[in-house]
Amino acid sequence: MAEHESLEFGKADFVLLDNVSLEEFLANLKLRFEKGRIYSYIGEVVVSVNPYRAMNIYGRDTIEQYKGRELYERPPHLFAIADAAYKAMKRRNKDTCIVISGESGAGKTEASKYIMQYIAAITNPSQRAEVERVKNMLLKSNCVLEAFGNAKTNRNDNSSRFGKYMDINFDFKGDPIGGHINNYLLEKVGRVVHAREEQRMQGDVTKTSVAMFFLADFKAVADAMKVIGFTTEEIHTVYKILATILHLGNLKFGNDGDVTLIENSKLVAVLGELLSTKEENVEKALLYRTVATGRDVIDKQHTDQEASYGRDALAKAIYERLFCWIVGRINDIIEVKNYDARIHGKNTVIGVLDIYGFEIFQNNSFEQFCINYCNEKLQQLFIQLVLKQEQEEYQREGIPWKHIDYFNNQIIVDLVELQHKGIFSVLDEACMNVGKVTDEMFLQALNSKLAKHAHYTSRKLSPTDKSLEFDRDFRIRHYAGDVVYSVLGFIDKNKDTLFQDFKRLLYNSSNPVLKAMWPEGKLSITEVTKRPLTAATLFKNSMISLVENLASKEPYYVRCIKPNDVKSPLLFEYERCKHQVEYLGLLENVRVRRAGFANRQTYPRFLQRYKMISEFTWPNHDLPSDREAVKRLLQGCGFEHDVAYGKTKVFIRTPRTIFSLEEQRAEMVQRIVLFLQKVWRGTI
Ligand code: AD9
Ligand code: MG
Repeated sequence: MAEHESLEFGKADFVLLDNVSLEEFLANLKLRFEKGRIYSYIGEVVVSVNPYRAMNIYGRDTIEQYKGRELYERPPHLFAIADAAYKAMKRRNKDTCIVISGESGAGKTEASKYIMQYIAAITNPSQRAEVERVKNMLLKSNCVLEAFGNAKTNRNDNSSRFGKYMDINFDFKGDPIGGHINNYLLEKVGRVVHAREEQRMQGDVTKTSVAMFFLADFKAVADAMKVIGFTTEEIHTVYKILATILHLGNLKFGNDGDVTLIENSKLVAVLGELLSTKEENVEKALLYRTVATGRDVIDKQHTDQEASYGRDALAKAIYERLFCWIVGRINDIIEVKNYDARIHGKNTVIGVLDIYGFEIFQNNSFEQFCINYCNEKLQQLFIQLVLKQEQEEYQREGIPWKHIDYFNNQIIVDLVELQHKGIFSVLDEACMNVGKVTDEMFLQALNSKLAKHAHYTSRKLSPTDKSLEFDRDFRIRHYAGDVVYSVLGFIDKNKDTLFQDFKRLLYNSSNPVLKAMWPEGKLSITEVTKRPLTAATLFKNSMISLVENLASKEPYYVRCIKPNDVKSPLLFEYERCKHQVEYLGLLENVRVRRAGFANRQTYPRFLQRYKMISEFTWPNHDLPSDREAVKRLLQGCGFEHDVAYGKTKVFIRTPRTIFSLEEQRAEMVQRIVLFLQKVWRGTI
């Protein structure tokens, strides 16, 4: 239970609610939000409500208040969870991770930055130069990645369009010595040129991040890149690539009879220069495709439609490659170097996961499908771990466990990822077919495979359903709500194919940085036979390994809630918040935490806090163990019926007992203080 907060701010830990109901939960959440208390706990889970205003709670003085403290000693804060993860890592040598979840705009990225800042602030007390350098780079890398990987959407002005998992490595002293970033599927729609057209279709991503770079921002980004250690040549190449993407967007194709033409051909020369390659090579790659037919290799001319498709695919591919290359470069720079585990012991890790939140747009496509599947996976992990951890703790401590029912979203995870039957498998199968398979044919295949699935429907299967407006629509009942997806573009986006000619064009650039980004361009047309993995398979595999990685660490959770859709610091939209509390499973979380026991503490900790309330334990006890002393104390207070004694911890069932202990403690502390004052004044 968090100290130093009076009840006028509501209950700092939802476990302490008098009744666990949705109404009470929300009333408490609302009260706290209105009182400027944006953080609360459910046991060790932080619940955060986006304040949409600058809060004066992240400064140096606040950091000092949380450093080294136990979770319940201070009002709820991200810093407390960061400190808990840090302590577990340092004291118990555990790899830990902090998983931040919540829908788009709920405050995940901001939370991840505060956590990183906190860790940076509390480490390296001896100011070792190398550690300072690493810390600086870890913080700066964030700025670069955001510049390239975030964009304005109508849900969030600074929406993460990629998922990020960052490991921070620590040495035996508990100081950061390096890190590693894994990035997940960059959502490219709306961030490369031609975004305007796609936006009309997509209607939601309102500003491209590429276009944003001609704003003044780029200077700051370039400076950060320099500090991290990018060379001038590399930064110039980044400029050139961004310019290429913009110019590609202006390129128009037409035809003269059978011949496909580039209408504004002057741009081709510019592209040639930017890509450090010959103008005619650029033109050829844009207009022709080399195909191998038997032993012959021929140049096949694109139609203007194919050429436009190729151009857009090229712009997106260049952008994605650039982003991955930047992540790769940052990883080269920040990786742990020269650490000898034989001398210094294991180097431990804290991972911070900040991924794109659950999204429902007006038009949802393959990207939203992947993003929402990712959120299903994380929810599944939360369910498993929260339950698992509780169960394990009770087992470890030798206390019987009572099962609590959850909505288990495994059924939706399976719907997407199951081999042969899942949506990704059906999609991959459609993409493997030789001959032209359309998005509509893929939808038909889904309909026939999933007609009876409780979480899937489509316009064909539910013709009278008004939310399914078009023949191309299908709907998934996600754990966080219903989402209608348009099947248009699924096949293309899944194949994610870029004509081989472009890869060769870029590989043959005389700019070594650019060349290095396209190693597969080395292959000649006759060597290219292997079908690359589809976007869906790559994404699924990366999600599975992410979840495995997180599950192998000791997890800490931050559950973010978005209070309204208008970015207001004042509005607590009841229905919106209720929906999030429901789908995040927060009430079940409270129930699990309480079903068993609302509070648990190790015996020495418990004594340290409450020993003054019993004559058997104050100032010291002479019982054979702390466990016996705690027993004696609780018997004396009449709480025997409400507690269980584990091997190392005492478990307290109802919050009232804790309240009562706290009250008695406060009273005793006051009496002791008065007594001491009298002693000092000499009146005793
Ligand atoms: V998305 O899934 O990447 O679209 P996030 O990451 O959950 O989303 P983000 O952290 O970017 O949301 O927060 C959105 C905006 O809310 C920020 O740009 C801030 O303007 C605002 N915000 C979020 N958290 C805080 C905070 N702790 N203090 C002040 C905040 N403002
Ligand atoms: Mg974000």
